[in-house]
Amino acid sequence: MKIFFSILLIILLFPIGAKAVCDCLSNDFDLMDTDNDGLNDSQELYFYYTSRESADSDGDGYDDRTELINGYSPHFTNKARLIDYDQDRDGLNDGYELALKTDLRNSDSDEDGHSDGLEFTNGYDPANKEAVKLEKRIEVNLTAQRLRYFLGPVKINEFTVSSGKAVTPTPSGEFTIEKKSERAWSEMAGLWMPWWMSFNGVYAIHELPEWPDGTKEGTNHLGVPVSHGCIRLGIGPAKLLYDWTPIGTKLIVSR
Ligand SMILES: [Ca+2]
Ligand SMILES: [Ca+2]
Ligand SMILES: [Ca+2]
Ligand SMILES: [Ca+2]
Repeated sequence: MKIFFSILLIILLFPIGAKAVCDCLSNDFDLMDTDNDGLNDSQELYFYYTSRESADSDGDGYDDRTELINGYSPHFTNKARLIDYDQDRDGLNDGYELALKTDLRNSDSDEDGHSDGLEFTNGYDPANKEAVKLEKRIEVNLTAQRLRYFLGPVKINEFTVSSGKAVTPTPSGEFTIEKKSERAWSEMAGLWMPWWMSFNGVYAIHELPEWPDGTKEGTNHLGVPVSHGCIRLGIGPAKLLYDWTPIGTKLIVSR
């Protein structure tokens, strides 16, 4: 009887004891930064897979944190960018994995049977076991004359634009892509707008415009605000973005 109660006691207490030890360890690791490189031991052990004892894991003269902030891999010495490596060969590069908070060394981070790369390629969050779609978003900075677009936290690409000139400025704010046309005609300006996607009623993102005689606006206008309020993109980027963007995509225009 005594032995029975002893075993019962061990069974009851052990999971609690084990959990207490784990919590305590992880809390300590969260607080500790053994090599003093600005990344705590827990991040180094379980997220970045860097050395918690050496600030410069790959010995290339740059500390882990500096490399990560600047988009370089702390695992390889040859000035390798994070987006050029895919340590677990799951089709998702290390840069995207860190942005998505997936596991650099596990090809199926959320263990739902679909690889991180496959999920991301199809627009799903590879860090979420549920079939959750990542949000598509376009951001335009009028001061910088740059357009960037994102899938969830990952920046897919960025391009130079030409937005509205001072007398016909592009409105700033939060909008959605309302309509799309491969080639739209502007009555107001008397020109064609290839790869046209409208927002806020009369405005649109489109390729450098074309006049009825076939003349196309020069690429020298990119980077300079010269339009009637639309956001103009170069040949190539305009179609790329058009093909990527579904109607309803969020557009954030800022100054
Ligand atoms: Ca550290
Ligand atoms: Ca380094
Ligand atoms: Ca992975
Ligand atoms: Ca998965």
